[in-house]
Amino acid sequence: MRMLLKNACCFLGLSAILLACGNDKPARETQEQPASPTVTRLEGVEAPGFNADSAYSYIEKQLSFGPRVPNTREHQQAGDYLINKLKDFGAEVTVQNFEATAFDGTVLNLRNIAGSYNPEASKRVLLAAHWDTRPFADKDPDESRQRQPIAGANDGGSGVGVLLEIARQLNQNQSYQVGVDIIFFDGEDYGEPEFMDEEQKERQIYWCLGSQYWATNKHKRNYSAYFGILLDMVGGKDAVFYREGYSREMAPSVIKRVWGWAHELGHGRYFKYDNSEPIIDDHLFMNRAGIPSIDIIEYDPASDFYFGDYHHTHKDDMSIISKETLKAVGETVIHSVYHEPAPRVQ
Ligand code: AHN
Ligand code: ZN
Repeated sequence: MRMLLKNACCFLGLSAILLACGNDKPARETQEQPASPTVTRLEGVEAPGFNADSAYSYIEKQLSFGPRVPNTREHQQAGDYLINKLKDFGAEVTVQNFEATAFDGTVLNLRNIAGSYNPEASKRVLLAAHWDTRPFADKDPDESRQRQPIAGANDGGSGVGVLLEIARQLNQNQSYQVGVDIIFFDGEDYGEPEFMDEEQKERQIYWCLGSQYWATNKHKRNYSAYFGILLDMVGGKDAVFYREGYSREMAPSVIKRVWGWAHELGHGRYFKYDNSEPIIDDHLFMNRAGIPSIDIIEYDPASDFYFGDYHHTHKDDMSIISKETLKAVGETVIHSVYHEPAPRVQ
């Protein structure tokens, strides 16, 4: 209550279900916020506020290294930054170094980066995003630039930015009742380019190299989680998230819970109850690893582009990132974690 009074900007909903407080003290737009005094209460559970300025600054920081393409110095440096950031935010960090062969035979040096909170807890929630970026802008309208790597603000940067902000909040407010693992998967976006001949493409999946590796070599022995949430392209202005095919098939109850929190929090305009087809993404391999997992991914079956028009083009830079979208996703995921009850005692 102390915090609520301090923020004289609280709004008490008619049904007294939702107490939403205003933002942290305004600071420079792109600055990470020091402490977050905001809190949201929903159905008797208090969860820390999600600071979209902070998440935004983590996306900018990732882009400052350059494209995070495997086997480059920029990729190496960005990975080191993520490891340090998770450590700063009090996580127990595990790094998986491994090699994977790309569609063209290139051997990629990859790293999956995992940060664990409450590492001893048996009941766990897994939050994930890919941190690498696409080596080519193969859908860019300018053919002469299709072989150049993209900045990946939304595709790569946004999921990581939201999860870093959640890591910061987990460290500050330890009232959650489960263990939480944040995993940044590498090598998601190294799939065959559009400009490659169809006949040359193989049946093997060359997307999601990091999660494919992780599914058979977990970061911890006998690791499992109660459920998983993957974030992919969660920062686009006016993004829409449909109930994606594999998520519906393999984790219907997780969709139900997460979409439920989104709607209770007032983010229904982002989280649609309509269905979309299955999309190959890291959550497929999280599911194959036995963890019921969903993908929160911008994908609009009603649009000409399906993914946004920026997807795998040079348009995917900070100019398409919306703090409102980041906030809608971040708040929804935070509530999904803080509302998850402790395991029942035997
Ligand atoms: C495919 O296009 C096969 N999967 C989309 C997954 C993806 C790419 N997410 C980000 N970039
Ligand atoms: Zn991509």
